Formats: sequence, structure tokens, C-alpha cells
Amino acid sequence: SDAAMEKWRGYGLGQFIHWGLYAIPGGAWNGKQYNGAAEWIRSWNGIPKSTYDSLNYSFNPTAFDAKAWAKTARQMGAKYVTFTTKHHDGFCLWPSKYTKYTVKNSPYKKDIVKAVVDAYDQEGIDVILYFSVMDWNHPDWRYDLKTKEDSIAFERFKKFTRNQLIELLTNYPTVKGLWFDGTWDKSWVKQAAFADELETEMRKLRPGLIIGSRFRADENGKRHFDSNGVLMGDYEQGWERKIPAKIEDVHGNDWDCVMTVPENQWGYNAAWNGHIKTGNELIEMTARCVSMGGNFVLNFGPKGDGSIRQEEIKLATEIGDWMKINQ
Ligand code: JFZ
Repeated sequence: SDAAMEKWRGYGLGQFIHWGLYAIPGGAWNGKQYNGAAEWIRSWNGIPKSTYDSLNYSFNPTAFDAKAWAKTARQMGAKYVTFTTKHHDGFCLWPSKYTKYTVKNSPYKKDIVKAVVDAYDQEGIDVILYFSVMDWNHPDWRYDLKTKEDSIAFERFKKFTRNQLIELLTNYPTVKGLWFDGTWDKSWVKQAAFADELETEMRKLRPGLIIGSRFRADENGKRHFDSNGVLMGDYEQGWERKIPAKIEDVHGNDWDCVMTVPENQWGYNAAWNGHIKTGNELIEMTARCVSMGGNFVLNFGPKGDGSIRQEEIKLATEIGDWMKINQ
């Protein structure tokens, strides 16, 4: 809705949080430290599904404190948070009724999404839920629909996806929007009609809900426009780890830019890769995005125990000191 988007446009700075089972290995496997994207460790390290999935049994984040996370976000000057409810591995940080692969069946048991939503609500910071459609854990997930079997399985998967999204919107009625991911595979790209229907259903259930354009990504995972060039969704999710060079590049659309501190790791990796951005660089990026009408969303990857690494706390403080004198 217009009012909801008016508010969204005023956010300026946001916090992104990637947290899930992948934070436990933190990029390390069998004594070897890898510096790829930690949340992809199962895929790029060839870890058998059953081995990776069993990380569930060691999920017990003793230092998890959603209020401390929200305080860090407030001190940084973030007006909203985008939080991973379910990444590609399929592990749900809320007790979903539609799969056993959730926090409820981990040693921790408690609902992480609820804790996060409540804590950020208390700080007056709006919450957007990150949701990966692609789900490496679900038996009915397909990358492509080659056989009749695939199509039958994917029909079940579509119901599962719908059920989970409706469940999230029902369980957490204060969340403002959705940030989609894992929507670029051939199987999902072909479900435009279903996506339209589901989008309508979600908007009816939650008037004012803000939906990101990556709900309908193309097969490159990028541009999210219909055949008339009109953005599908409320804001463009296309500026990933890069900032438009000039305002004309955003074609009058609303947009966010999501950014990592290191090169391209989102989940916690003890070994950050590439150039590690400084506070000043991140401040400049924030200013550039806001000056071109976008929101800048800085990623945090809390550790397996739930605590935020010191480097990220320090950056949040530096950015926050600047935000205070520039608001
Ligand atoms: C995706 C995820 O695979 C990744 O783990 C992380 O969650 C990130 C925020 O999103 O990665 C992408 C998705 C899309 C592009 C690049 C990386 N893209 O459009 O260029």
C-alpha cells in the first residue's frame, strides 16, 4: 500500500541478518577452513545431505539474545531488519507445522523468529522476513520440471511454500514485508500464475504487506519485471552487493541494496574473504544509496552461539556515530 511504502522509503539504513545451522560450522568442515559463502557450505563442500541436516541436533545457541541484536541495530541507526527465517538449507527458525526440520526439533526448541520479531518491535525497528523458496531439505523441491513425477512433486512443494508463507504472516502479524530468495530455478520461474495468486492471497491476509521483487526472479536470479517492464512487487531486490552508479539506473523504482562486510559471505564465516569494508566505506555506501532513493541494508552473520562478532559490533558503532550527527 502507499502508506506502507511511504514508511519503507524513509528507512534509509537497515540491518540484514543471516543466521541458521550454517553458522555452527562457520565455514569450517573436517578441520579445514573454507572462505566461501558460509551459508552455502553444504553445496560447495559436497557435504552429504544427511550429514548437514544432522546439524539440527547441535543447534543450541546459548548466547542468543534477540534484545542484544536489536540494540545493536538501534545503535547503528537501522530503521528495519531483514531476518532469515529459512535459508536454502531449509532449516526453519520458527516451529513450522509443515516440516520437522525446524528449531522446535533442535536442542534449543524455542521460536527464534518470535524472539527476533518481539525484540525489534520493542526497539521500534520494523521487521521484514527473508524467505528462501528453494529448499534443499524438502523432498519435493526441484530445480527443473523434466518428468511428470517432478511436476507432481512440485505441486506439493507449491502447497508447502504457500502454507509456510501464510503461517509466517499469521504467526507474526507485526512484520512489514517479505524479502525473497532462491526463486531463480526453472521450476519456480515457470510458476508465474501461482506466484500472482499467492501474492494476492498474502496481500489480502495482510493489507499493506511489502513484497520484494525477487518473488518472481528470472533464471539469472536478477531482473524482476513483467513483459511491459513494470516491476513485479513493491521494491526492486536487484542491487545485491552493488550500488547503482547513477539515479537513472533505478528507473524510478523503489529499491534496496544488500551488502556484506567482506567480499561475498552472508552467514558467519570465521575466515572473512576479500576486502573487509571499513566503517567509513559503509557510511559512504549508505549515503550514496539514500541519495538515490534506496535503502542500504548491511548484513550481519551472528555466530553459532548466537552472539554477534566484535568486528560487526564495532562497525555498527562507527556507522551509528555518523547516523546520529546526520539525522
Ligand atoms: C543469495 C543467496 O544465495 C545468498 O546465500 C544470500 O542469502 C544472498 C542475500 O542471496 O545470493 C544471491 C542471489 C542473487 C544474486 C546474487 C547472489 N544476484 O541477483 O546477483
